[in-house]
Amino acid sequence: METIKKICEGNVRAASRLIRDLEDKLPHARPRLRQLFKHTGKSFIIGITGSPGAGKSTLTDALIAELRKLSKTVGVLAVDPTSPFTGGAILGDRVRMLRHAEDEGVFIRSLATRGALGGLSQAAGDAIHVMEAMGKDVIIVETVGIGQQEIDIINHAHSVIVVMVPGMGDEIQSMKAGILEIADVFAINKADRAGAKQLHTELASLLNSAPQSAGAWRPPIVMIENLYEPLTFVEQTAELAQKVAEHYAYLQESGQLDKRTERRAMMQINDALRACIMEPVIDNLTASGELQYLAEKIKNREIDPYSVAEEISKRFLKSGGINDIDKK
Ligand SMILES: Nc1nc2c(ncn2[C@@H]2O[C@H](COP(=O)(O)OP(=O)(O)O)[C@@H](O)[C@H]2O)c(=O)[nH]1
Ligand SMILES: [Mg+2]
Repeated sequence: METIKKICEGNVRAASRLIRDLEDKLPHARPRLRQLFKHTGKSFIIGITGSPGAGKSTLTDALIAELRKLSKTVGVLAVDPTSPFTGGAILGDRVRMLRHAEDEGVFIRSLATRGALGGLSQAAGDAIHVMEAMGKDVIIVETVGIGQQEIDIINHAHSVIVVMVPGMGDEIQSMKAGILEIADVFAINKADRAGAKQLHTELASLLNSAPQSAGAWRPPIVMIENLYEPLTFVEQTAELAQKVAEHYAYLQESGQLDKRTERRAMMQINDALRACIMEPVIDNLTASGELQYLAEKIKNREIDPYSVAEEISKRFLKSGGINDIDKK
């Protein structure tokens, strides 16, 4: 098919349109993704996460520059579910990466956040697939924060960079569980600020105290001082790129790459099931007004949500299955 061919040739318009149509849930979009899937799976996917304003987009921009020096083609996906204004933060992201906008080897897209019901992870996964099919060597996914939804998104990545900033509430105590599990490389950004050394020390001792099996990857900590000191900034972001490359080599040599790819496949099944079971059911109940009706009854304690879920699942999942949902 024409669209598929174009995307596989790296056509920007065709790829952008499909990403948008997927987000808008246009009926022709998902079948196309199905056809594209066999052309995916060759890209190295880097996740970059951290608080709003930590400097993720700025570092992404620097990473793009490093990758372009090696003639790698790059896709960037910016996902920001916390942005209060449609496209607000996202516009900022694209401005931050503007110097690459004219570069044919770089494709930058951002995701609005229309999909409810955890659909963001799927929307991200879909957009990544399109970029993989375009043949991008490296795909960088930028996402805010470390909530469950972001962890789902970041699970699409092979390597995860966690960006922290001294004095921004990124102190170790507030990081809690989760972050150590997902981080492969730490970047302490704006490290010329007070508290950077302390943050480094605390983080290093936390990493040292974590149980570690022999030969396992130990997340390095890269200090990146100041964007406005170009010489050191470039040197330090080059080091960041180097650490990520080392992690990739480790993944390949240790067989962990396979495990991560499997983890990603699990996520994809999860996302896809949600899209083909949960969404049509909810849409159906919403359209018929039943959802509202049931919510009312639950509110009045006339029925309980557990029985409701059971009854609905029996109704929709009986033999004949989910294909019948649309007809109901
Ligand atoms: N002072 C200083 N500001 C920086 C540095 N790196 C990024 N910024 C600024 O911090 C703000 C947020 O950066 P951005 O990359 O958009 O953060 P994101 O929200 O994590 O993507 C921007 O105004 C950047 O110019 C740095 O090293 N030093
Ligand atoms: Mg950003």
